[in-house]
Amino acid sequence: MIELYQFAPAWGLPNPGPFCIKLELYLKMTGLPFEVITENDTRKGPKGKIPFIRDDGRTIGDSELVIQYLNGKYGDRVDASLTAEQRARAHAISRMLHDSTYWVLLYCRWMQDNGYRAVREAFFGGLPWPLRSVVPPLVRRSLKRDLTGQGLGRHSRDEIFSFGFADMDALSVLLGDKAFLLGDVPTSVDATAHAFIMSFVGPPIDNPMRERIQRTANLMAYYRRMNERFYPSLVGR
Ligand SMILES: N[C@@H](CCC(=O)N[C@@H](CS)C(=O)NCC(=O)O)C(=O)O
Repeated sequence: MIELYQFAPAWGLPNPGPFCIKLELYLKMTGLPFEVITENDTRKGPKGKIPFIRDDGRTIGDSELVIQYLNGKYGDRVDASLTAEQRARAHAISRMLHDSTYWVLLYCRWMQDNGYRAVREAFFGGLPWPLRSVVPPLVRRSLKRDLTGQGLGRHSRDEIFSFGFADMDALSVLLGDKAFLLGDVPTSVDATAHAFIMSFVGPPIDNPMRERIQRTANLMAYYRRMNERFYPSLVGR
């Protein structure tokens, strides 16, 4: 059976990591049997990141490469009927969420004090003393370096949120009044979009991105629709 390695759940959500939610949701969409295994040590992943899978003795990291692998081995059970135009749209949306929105999420969680307090408690609260107090500031410092290297961390708070708002506004326009991003049926890009919306809306961390999404009617209706279908236990949250 496929083994999906991902972080321990937090905040009553299936996972605190957007890429973990995405891959778990994608696997649900395929209907393939899989088992979730908790792994909090990113060094165990073949790319030094979480999530990753093990299947038939192979270990594959990176949600996109895992999806490519699954499609190659088991056939494309989710996106097979998409047109070239729909695939291009899905690609552009996924890249926006992976390579732009994700950094705004990191900023909200790790650089803003309320986010940092919440992740420190959720991710490290169970560690023995003194690790509980030593590890979180080290992770925070390393992510600050990553944000500076990527570039987003060089901007002011307002500028950072303006980039995040632009992503969510684009997502809202692209969704329009459709049930799912590409029409009436959920596809892999919905796994990605839902994962990112859940990552902002689900945790008890107030920030302008969360407020923006909560004020965007079609994104919230979409969030509820996806939960009804894939995470019924989250309906009403
Ligand atoms: N491109 C990867 C991204 C995965 C990723 O960034 N995972 C984060 C957690 S959300 C991680 O493991 N970070 C640890 C690190 O960068 O050291 C994917 O699609 O799976």
